[in-house]
Amino acid sequence: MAFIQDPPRLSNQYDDDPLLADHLARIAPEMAQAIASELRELGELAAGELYAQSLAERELEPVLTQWDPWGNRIDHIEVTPLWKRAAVIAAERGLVAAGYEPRWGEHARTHQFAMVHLLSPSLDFYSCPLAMTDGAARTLLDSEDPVVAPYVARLTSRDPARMWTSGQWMTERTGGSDVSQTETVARQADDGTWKLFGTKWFTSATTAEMALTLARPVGNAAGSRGLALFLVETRDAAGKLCGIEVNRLKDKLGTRKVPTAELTLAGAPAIQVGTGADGVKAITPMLTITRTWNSVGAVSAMRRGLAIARDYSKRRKAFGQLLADKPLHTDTLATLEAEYAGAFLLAFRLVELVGRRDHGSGTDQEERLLRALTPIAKLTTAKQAVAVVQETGECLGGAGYVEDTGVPRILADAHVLPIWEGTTNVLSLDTLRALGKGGAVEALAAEVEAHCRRATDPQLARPVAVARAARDHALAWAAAAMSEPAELEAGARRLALTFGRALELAYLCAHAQWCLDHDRGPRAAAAARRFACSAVDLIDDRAIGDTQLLTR
Ligand code: MFK
Repeated sequence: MAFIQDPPRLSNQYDDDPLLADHLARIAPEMAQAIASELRELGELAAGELYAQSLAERELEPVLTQWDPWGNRIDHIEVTPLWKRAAVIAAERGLVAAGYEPRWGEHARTHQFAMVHLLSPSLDFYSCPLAMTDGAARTLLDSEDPVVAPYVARLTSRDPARMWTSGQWMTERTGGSDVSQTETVARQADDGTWKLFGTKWFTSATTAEMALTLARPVGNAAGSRGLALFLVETRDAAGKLCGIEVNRLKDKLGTRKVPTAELTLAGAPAIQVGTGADGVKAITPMLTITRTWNSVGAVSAMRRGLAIARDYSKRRKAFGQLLADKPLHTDTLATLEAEYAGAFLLAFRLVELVGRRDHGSGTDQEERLLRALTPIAKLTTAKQAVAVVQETGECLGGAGYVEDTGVPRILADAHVLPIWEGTTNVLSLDTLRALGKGGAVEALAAEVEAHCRRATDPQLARPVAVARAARDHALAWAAAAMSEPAELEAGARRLALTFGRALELAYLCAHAQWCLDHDRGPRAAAAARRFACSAVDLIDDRAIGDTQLLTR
């Protein structure tokens, strides 16, 4: 009989990877114990029903119908069945709400993102509207505008019938990075109400019930200071879009289940939130939250790729042996596991800091750290995700290149992670912006040190030394480049990635020590040692001269 390859299968995604459980036990032992059965249930759902549905619906995509048969403009977007199911699961499981609930105090965000980590790779990027919904809730709360209370209640509800999602409409034809060029205009009527006029060029998850957006009130100054923050309710009570036309759904490389649209705002009624100016600053809480979701999404994508590649290695034979018994194959997998572990600890440290800030227990130093860690974690983990997911696909050979295995879609989707919510370069510049604030550099340096210090076992000595050396090189380079703005800007990506990788290694060392001390085995120490063999210090002191030689 002809040979038929046994396909890879997923096992319970909570039990499959000890890192999540170990991390929870380290930072919040009481919560870890209390939520273990919930997480195990979600791990089963993600590996079973939802994964199967996602594969079965592989070819389904959202459909925009602009006109009804009688000539009415309707702009209806029909999303996929899994997206409809995801909306119910997200509400009932509290994928946004859990971050705002008091039960776990400063660990509420860790609880929330542990669930997101397990579920999101099986939800066809429903994490996109959830990220923006979460970001909108935080932005509205931070605005302290009394008008927002009913909206926050909707966004953070656990009732599927009440929960709303929110969009984040910032990108215009003038630019997704340079938001200050926004052309949308806000006009105020005599009765004080506002209407928006303009074009939004990338609006993700356009099916949301509301959106936060930026517009320039007539008479306001140019630039980002003249922009104001607005809340748009997208539909009226009858479900008809209010002054909004959906021109087209984008034909994207990945995230194809996400209905990303080009919109015309043709007098969309809007509520002004906050002061009526400084809109970019007013929407920055959204950026912090969605960049946190992006970091966790990157880590979850790596986990999914690894789960498939690992399982496949136990089913696939080549040259007379299982791949799992082949030294080069397992060496490749080990390196990917170390990358994933570093990225996980960086993303979940960011989550921890967000939780402490939201709860009011964060220190001033942690506030500065959070500001710098947000772009660093986003840009570092996103690049790792693309690289790791590419390799995990390659672990399946040609099968990983064939669409109906579902594997290529993970890579296509991962490619969005370094782009949306700020490209790698824009976030590198944001890292400089953050480090320019007093005390931020010291907070980052101290963070690496505090975690290195915890690692006292001799087998962690080299990883600790590598993390410290990378940090010190980055600090010395930044101090020298400070007086040369062009040099500083040119090296911003290397600086941010070096901090990102040094932090990951320091977190790996501290986590490994805890695992050794608490009978959790030597796996994490192995990850730290393997990570220390990768490129951690990316600083290039001769970069400027070489750039000129290469591009002149
Ligand atoms: C897995 C799920 C993943 C999540 C899915 C989400 C899907 C969403 C799809 C999208 O919508 S993608 C579009 C997202 N767009 C962006 O991320 C915008 C990228 N561009 C930037 O981030 C630019 O850096 C920025 C627009 C913020 C630059 O704007 P400005 O106005 O030129 O910046 P400026 O003047 O330096 O800063 C204005 C104020 O904001 C300053 O405050 P101060 O006046 O008090 O100094 C800044 O310090 C502050 N600020 C800027 N960026 C900040 C910030 N504060 C905190 N955090 C930041 N990141």
